[in-house]
Amino acid sequence: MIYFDNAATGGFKPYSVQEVVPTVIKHLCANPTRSSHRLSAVGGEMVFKTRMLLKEFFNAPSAERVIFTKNCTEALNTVILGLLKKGDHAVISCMEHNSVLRPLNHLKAERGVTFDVITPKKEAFFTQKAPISYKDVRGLIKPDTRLVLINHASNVNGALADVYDIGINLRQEFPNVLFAVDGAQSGGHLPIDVKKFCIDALCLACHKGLGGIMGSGALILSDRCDPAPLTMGGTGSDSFNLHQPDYYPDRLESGTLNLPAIVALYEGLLHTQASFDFSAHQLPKMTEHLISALSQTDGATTYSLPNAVGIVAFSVNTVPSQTVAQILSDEYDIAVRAGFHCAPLMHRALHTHEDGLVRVSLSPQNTFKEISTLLKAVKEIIKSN
Ligand code: ALA
Repeated sequence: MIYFDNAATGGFKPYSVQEVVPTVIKHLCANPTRSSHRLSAVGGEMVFKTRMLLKEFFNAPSAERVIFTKNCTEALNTVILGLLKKGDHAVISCMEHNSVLRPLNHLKAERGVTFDVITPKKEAFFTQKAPISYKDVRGLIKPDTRLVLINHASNVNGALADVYDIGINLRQEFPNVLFAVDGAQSGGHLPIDVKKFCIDALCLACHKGLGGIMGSGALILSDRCDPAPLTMGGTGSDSFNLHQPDYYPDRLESGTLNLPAIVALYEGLLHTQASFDFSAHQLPKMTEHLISALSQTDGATTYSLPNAVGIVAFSVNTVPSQTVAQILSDEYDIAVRAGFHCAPLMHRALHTHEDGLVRVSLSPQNTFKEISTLLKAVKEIIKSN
């Protein structure tokens, strides 16, 4: 199969990741840090090494404030549900995923939290590389704004928000407002520096651009961001304390950690670091090629600009997006995603809320030959419908 669904989960896993997961299951089935035996200590050391590597990769303030979660959704929920109190206001963008929209709407009903949504004009997504920037945020800040949460890269079409511009200006002008970034699609593809970008909470899907496996997310916090835990329980520390510890990472990490996924992430991160420049060069080139070819194809409309996260969204004027994806899978053995991608506001902004979009999401390991096969298939689908 030609796998072009890397925005859902990375299809290419480095050899070291493929090797290490069964090794951990075979030889290291011990609960990291909970016991004093050798295997538990080795697991604990691996967890620590991965925390350190994430800290270095994203320039986090400390390894303790690197929290392992089961996915990016859990990291985003921790930020939203753990920070916003009755009467607080938040600013988000139309690029947000349901993992932001649903908890926020829940808080709107439960706690009277309010929020405003930055929605650029449709044209901005076709003319500007980063259609969401600080000037859009600034106009929506109110005296009760507690959080600005922005998706770095849209999972629908790869559009970007200028999180550097937002972070540094927000910190300067509104130092009491916290800044969270959804890095689900950008982590591992675009440079993110937590300290330099003044990010208070970075939420990551470690099974996408970071080379890890599913069941693997992370939350990186600044020194001034202390969300309440979503889950409380055993931390392997301070057992006679009947309350959740308030020190990190224990405050936000209860229960047994996913050691196979954490060790896989260590290997995935090493690979991501080593291949970062290749990816940064390859994905814009590949997306540009695909967008340019689709734009010259009668009957197809593209919704992306060339980007470094590898996403190209398009529609076929005469065939519903889900049908295109089904034909690509059934008849050409090509995997893409179609429909609404759990991001309803982005589809409204792009005026694609009736049928959604076909999304091709590339990895740097995909090839131009695979892209040619896709283009040929799309042309045949258009011709026969
Ligand atoms: N949010 C993931 C995607 O965009 C699953 O496909």
